[in-house]
Amino acid sequence: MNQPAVMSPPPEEPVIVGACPHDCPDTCSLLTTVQDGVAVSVRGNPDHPATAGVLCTKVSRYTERTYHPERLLTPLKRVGKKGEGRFEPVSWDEALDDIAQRLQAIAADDPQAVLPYSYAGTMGQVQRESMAARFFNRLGASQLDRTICSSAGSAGLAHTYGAPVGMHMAAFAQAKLILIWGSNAIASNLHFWRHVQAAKRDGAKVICIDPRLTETAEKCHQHIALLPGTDAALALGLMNELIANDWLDHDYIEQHTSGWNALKARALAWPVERAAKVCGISPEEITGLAYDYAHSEAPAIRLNYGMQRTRGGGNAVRAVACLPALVGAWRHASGGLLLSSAGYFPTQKKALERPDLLAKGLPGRTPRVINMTTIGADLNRDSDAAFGPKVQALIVYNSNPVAIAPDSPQVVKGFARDDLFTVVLEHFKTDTADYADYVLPATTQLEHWDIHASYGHTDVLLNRPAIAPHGEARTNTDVFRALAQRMGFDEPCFSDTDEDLCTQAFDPAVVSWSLLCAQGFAPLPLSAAPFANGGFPTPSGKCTFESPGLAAIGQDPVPDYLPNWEPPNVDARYPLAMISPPARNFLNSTFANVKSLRDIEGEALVEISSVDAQARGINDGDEVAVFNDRGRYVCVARVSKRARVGVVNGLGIWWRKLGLRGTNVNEVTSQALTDLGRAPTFYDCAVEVARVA
Ligand SMILES: Nc1nc2c(c(=O)[nH]1)N[C@H]1C(S)=C(S)[C@@H](COP(=O)(O)OP(=O)(O)OC[C@H]3O[C@@H](n4cnc5c(=O)[nH]c(N)nc54)[C@H](O)[C@@H]3O)O[C@H]1N2
Ligand SMILES: Nc1nc2c(c(=O)[nH]1)N[C@H]1C(S)=C(S)[C@@H](COP(=O)(O)OP(=O)(O)OC[C@H]3O[C@@H](n4cnc5c(=O)[nH]c(N)nc54)[C@H](O)[C@@H]3O)O[C@H]1N2
Ligand SMILES: [Mo]
Repeated sequence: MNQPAVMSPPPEEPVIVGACPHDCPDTCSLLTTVQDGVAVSVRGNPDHPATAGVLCTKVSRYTERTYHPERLLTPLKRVGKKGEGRFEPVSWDEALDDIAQRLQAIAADDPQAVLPYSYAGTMGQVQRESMAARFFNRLGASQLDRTICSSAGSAGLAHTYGAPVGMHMAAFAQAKLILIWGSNAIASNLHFWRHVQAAKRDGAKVICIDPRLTETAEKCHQHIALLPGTDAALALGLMNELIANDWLDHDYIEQHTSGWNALKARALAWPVERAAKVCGISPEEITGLAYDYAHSEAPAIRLNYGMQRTRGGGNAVRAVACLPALVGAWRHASGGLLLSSAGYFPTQKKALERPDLLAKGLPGRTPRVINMTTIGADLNRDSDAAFGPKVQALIVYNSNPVAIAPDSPQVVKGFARDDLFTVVLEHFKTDTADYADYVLPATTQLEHWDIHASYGHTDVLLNRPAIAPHGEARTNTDVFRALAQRMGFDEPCFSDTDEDLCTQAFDPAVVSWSLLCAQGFAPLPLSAAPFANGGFPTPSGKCTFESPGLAAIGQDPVPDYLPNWEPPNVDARYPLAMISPPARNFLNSTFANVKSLRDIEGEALVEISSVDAQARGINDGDEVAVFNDRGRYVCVARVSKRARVGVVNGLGIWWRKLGLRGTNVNEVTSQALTDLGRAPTFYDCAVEVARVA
């Protein structure tokens, strides 16, 4: 492996089988060694094929994070000003009684003034939205549209394949051509990279399509460094070349796709020269790519969410997702495309979340929906007819919005509101916790039950607790049970235990509970080449080039290139395009407070090309400001070949208080949304960079 990996010898001590909780496609099976009630180490399960006994560097430090001296061990009540992070310990009863009273008073007026804010701090089906969703549904709180990561791509896939489904990750090992498209696999999908290496050893060619020269791009045979947000243009140019040379699988197109004439007409408007100009690459890069794509028996595309964080992200995913059908790549198990496998999991969301409880308060009740991406704007909105009531209470769990949401100056302004009642369930005093009225200590994955799907592989994993809760930490589910009880919600579902919830997540006829209990993981029953004979989960069973669903909502039914909201423009006030992909040793903002990992990352930094640095008198290591009208991010300049001319890379996501001058990269990102899926446009962000005197 290229990544420092953790492979320890078999243990003699009791070993508990669990699952890595983090927001990552790999969803590893985790073995925790426990001595005298203390978790002494975690390692990857060698018996789980997708994990293969290997963990990434950051999760191998999970015990360091669990027993971190700054771990929250008691409930805390704010004593300082919002944002100062000054608290005093209080008892659970005092905290819960007060929170329940405050929520009840607000809800008496309008429960929609209460807003949950959560994402994937843990991916567990139980500690994520089970008891929490039941509680907020029963209350009639505002609903949160959970768009912060993948909803543009998911919508793109839904309008093309019918669901987020695709190739099996392990099948890439047999591919002869692999396009790694908008993915830094070595950093963010390590266990996939293993299959790429196997394919490479077998003679496969590997091409990386990414504006940044990543650790992954460096190890591929070719790197195509297109401008951010131009992937649809590249895909359409590639199609144009496939059509011009008649490198098409007419039989597959005829039988298993719909809308070919419309897509063909669109692609014919994209001669290679036009596409190359938009992408900022040479025409030969596109013709070469088309040649390779058409002449490989089973070309395989690993798409990742990095390429759908710009205005046209949904269309870009659609354009790329059409390619495998054009050349009949789906005929082979090792051909096709994988963005996400999440759609294969038959998760019983309704059983877990109980949307029927909405009607308990008021028959037919449908609370308003607030998009988590625009939390900065929405916390600062007053009541009006269109918006509904001003947000008066915010309950945050499994997320760190002050650090991770776009346009943080607005987010901070909202969280700083004195009239906003904020509760944060957390492991640590994050940037968000600093603004809370109450901070409640949460259990980690080593301390609670959970059950996991994956968006990379197709196994269900069970997580057993390895140790007792640290300090007075409580599970998320327990906090919502206790609040439900105090607020008089007496439906029996509020008494379900976490083990009950684990068993409710999947139909035991599909996912064997006894297998999960015996080995910790259970594969879904799926065919090897999912769309060899069509059978996409669309209404027609076909890969839909021209989407009736999009036409019905007044959108262009055929994928097209949509220029960024903030395209790079040398003549503009903010001439540089900034992307902010993940740093390898953090997981979004998680682990940023683990010193050994922060030491590997060094400092909060922005990568800039030598051309752009010279033009601004910037030297490697200088303190610089990355700025635009929204804000100003202070960090260190790394003059680096990893950045292409015109694009700077602000690696994410540091805690603001651990970065320079209390800032992080989201100071400058915008709340503008994508074409599909109402998603953020983190990588569609014009900035200028200057030395700080
Ligand atoms: N170590 C680590 N692993 C992670 C995460 C992490 O923070 N750290 N985050 C996890 C999460 S939440 C997610 S959603 C997943 C996936 O998260 P992704 O955001 O997909 O993560 P990456 O695969 O690292 O990055 C995507 C790549 O896309 C590139 N990129 C940026 N803009 C464009 C563009 O317009 N076009 C193209 N072609 N490429 C572009 C970036 O340079 C980067 O190399 O990874 C997960 N895994
Ligand atoms: N600029 C920029 N911003 C980005 C991105 C980017 O690429 N660039 N990526 C975006 C993406 S893809 C995503 S997914 C989001 C991620 O945003 P978030 O989902 O907010 O992810 P994290 O920053 O990892 O914060 C998760 C928090 O949950 C806490 N947590 C973990 N487990 C538990 C638990 O069991 N109980 C409780 N109560 N808390 C728990 C952790 O301690 C951590 O502080 O960020 C987005 N923001
Ligand atoms: Mo994500």
